[in-house]
Amino acid sequence: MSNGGEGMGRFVTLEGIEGAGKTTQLAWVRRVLEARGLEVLVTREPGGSPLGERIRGLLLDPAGAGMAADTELLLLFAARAEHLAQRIRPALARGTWVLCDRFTDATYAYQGGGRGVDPERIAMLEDYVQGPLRPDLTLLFDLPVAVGLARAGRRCAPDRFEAEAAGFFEGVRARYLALAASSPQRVHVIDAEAPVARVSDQVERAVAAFLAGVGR
Ligand code: Z5A
Repeated sequence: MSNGGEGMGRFVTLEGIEGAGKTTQLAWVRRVLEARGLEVLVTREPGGSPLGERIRGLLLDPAGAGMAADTELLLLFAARAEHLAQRIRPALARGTWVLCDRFTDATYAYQGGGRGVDPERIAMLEDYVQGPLRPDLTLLFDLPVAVGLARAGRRCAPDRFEAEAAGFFEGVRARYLALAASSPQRVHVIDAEAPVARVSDQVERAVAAFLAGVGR
């Protein structure tokens, strides 16, 4: 368990492949938490701090095509270190709940499952940058890759990740599901192929169960 000591906020993350509906459901999770009287910080990765958002720009820029996998990995953790120092840790310490669109599970999924980076290398950086801090609850929005890509494809020009082939996202999805299987207490798999209202119902149930478990 990462945090959640007396008086501390809890750390909730949303994960999934592109087009899974995380951003759509983020607002709903926030409403569910705020309806319980909780103060919530909504943030995202990569990014979340002024410097982190600049690093995000480097990571997503299609002009960075061919970036070495280690460069990508280190930029992600550099942005994460800044995010933790500037926003996440201070919020948790003052009792604010942190709701984050993607976190380190995305690194295991995209850089590990997608790019083939050794997960032990990711784990090393995770321990170094985060210490014992891990999310308390993760909602994994799962759906077939073709459905996610079709949803995302309705939007504008692809960024550096969106330009990847479907096979890359199959690797990402498989790694996410493996993470969920290995951490069933923390990671709740949501059927994200369902219509928005049914996805929201699943989300509300998962969040309510978590809240009951922590006495809120
Ligand atoms: N990345 C990484 O590689 N390693 C890391 O450690 C981290 C990140 C932290 C930026 O992420 C990229 O960074 C990401 C991985 C990489 N790249 N990719 N792929 P991001 O979160 O900013 O970008 P994203 O994942 O591409 O977000 P997204 O495509 O916007 O996905 P989403 O937020 O899950 O989906 P959405 O915007 O809520 O919904 C997409 C569309 O589907 C939209 O038109 C909705 O109206 C529609 N939608 C949503 N739900 C439904 C349902 N249920 N039915 C039908 N239509 C729906």
